[in-house]
Amino acid sequence: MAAPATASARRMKVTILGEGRVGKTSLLQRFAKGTFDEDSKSSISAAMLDLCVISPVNGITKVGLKIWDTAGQEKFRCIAPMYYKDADAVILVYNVTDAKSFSELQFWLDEVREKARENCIVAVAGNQADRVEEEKVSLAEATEFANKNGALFFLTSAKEGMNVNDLFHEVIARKYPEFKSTAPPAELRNVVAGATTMAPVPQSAQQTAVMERAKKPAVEAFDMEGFHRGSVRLKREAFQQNQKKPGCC
Ligand SMILES: Nc1nc2c(ncn2[C@@H]2O[C@H](COP(=O)(O)OP(=O)(O)OP(=O)(O)O)[C@@H](O)[C@H]2O)c(=O)[nH]1
Ligand SMILES: [Mg+2]
Repeated sequence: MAAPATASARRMKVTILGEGRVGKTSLLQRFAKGTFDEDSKSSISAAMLDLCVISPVNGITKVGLKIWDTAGQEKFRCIAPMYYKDADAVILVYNVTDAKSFSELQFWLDEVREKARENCIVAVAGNQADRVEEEKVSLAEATEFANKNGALFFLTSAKEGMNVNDLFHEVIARKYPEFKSTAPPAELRNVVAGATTMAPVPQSAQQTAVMERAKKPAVEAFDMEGFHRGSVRLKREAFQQNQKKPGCC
């Protein structure tokens, strides 16, 4: 009998790909930390962030994310497959003011189709959407590309925070639809002798949990220290501490 889906069972590896300077690191920084750096330096190799993401809908369902931020410079392309070949999802980023960064998406998509898992979720992010006056890639051609390839599509601005949470949350929900469900997650149902009874937790307890969650940021257990120095592993203390808490991913 399959074990009930628990928070600790919900894990995803997500890899961010795209040309240099399109805003991959900035999108991750915005999502994880809620900040933006005008002087963001080019990434070297790749960096990984462990996050525990909480559902914005029910405030309880948690998903453990390992997000790989790859370097877009040409010289790092050959190592990129290492980071997406076993990914659950990839986010292909282009810069709306740079037509070449958009046309390069076909290269990244072909690579992913060839080397990643067959069921790898693909999302396209048209970043730097705050630079409306300089736009070189139309919304129509970008959505056509995404639709044709069965990909999610978001116009984002890491600078202004536009659609950044939605992008990551939709990617998660493609794998774990319960992430965006208002029903109580499996770990809050009564589990008796290996069988899951469908009785939800008492409403008051559930509401309390939601209210407590609402006071906290949507992302827990991140640590950006060393991130821009291209470190592959970041400190995990906060994440591990959270793991000790019951029900945390
Ligand atoms: N206006 C604007 N600038 C952005 C946005 N996102 C990133 N930038 C800027 O674009 C530049 C490159 O951003 P990064 O996040 O470092 O780009 P990257 O894709 O990680 O680049 P590589 O690591 O070289 O692959 C930086 O100067 C950022 O401040 C955005 O949404 N709007
Ligand atoms: Mg970068």
